[in-house]
Amino acid sequence: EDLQQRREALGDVEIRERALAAAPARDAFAALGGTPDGTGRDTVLRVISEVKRKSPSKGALAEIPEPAALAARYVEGGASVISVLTEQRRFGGSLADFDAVRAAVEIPLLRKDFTVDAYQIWEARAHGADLVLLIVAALDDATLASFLALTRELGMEALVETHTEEEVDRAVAAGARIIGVNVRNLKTLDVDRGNFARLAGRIPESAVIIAESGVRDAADVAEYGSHGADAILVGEALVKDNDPVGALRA
Ligand code: IGP
Repeated sequence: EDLQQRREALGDVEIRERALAAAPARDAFAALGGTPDGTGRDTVLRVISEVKRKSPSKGALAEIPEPAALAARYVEGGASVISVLTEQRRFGGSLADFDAVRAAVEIPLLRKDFTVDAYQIWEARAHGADLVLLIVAALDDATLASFLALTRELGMEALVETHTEEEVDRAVAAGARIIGVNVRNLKTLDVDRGNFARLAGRIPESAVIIAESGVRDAADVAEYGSHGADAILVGEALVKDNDPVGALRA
């Protein structure tokens, strides 16, 4: 549908040319506190702030007339990385939103979409992305490995998203270095924060562990932090608040 149209407008050759001509990707792994072998890590809990207009679970969240202005406030508030949803149908996002944010801030950006085709990885890089989302549940092992390899060939990293123990083990086996535990079940949309601690315990120290979804306030932040999160990924609570990120401080 969407992807098909973009590909007709800009073919595989052109998107690759643009990706290779883009300014080099920023080091999102380091920005999230990662170190080569996991030693020498600090105890700072970092924030990935998300530009999110709507969601299947909550409907409309915020208008966000100027994604660039929101992103600038995220940076002021101390975000380490910004996630921009580019999925149109369910989340109301677009690559135009991504471009606006890219032009406004210097910190690493996550192009947040359901990656099912290598084209999207080239496209992310062409738009200046530093991180892409790879959802383990949506990819078989061979595809996950090849997408991860392409992502790194292009100088980017991947946020490899999991929701079950088996998916965590698959992410680790694939060599993921940034592993997200999404406490929202993408099928039922139920949020179970307790899931995080159970799954995080299976992730090696060398990986950066991201707690995704369901952060409402400083207490939730502290809970994820106490269970081993290196960073949290927050959408709804931030787009709805007029002090994004400051709202999450205790
Ligand atoms: C943010 P929340 O509950 O703070 O708005 O959640 C983020 O975790 C969520 O948007 C998300 C997501 C995804 C969206 C996590 N994984 C995959 C789309 C696709």
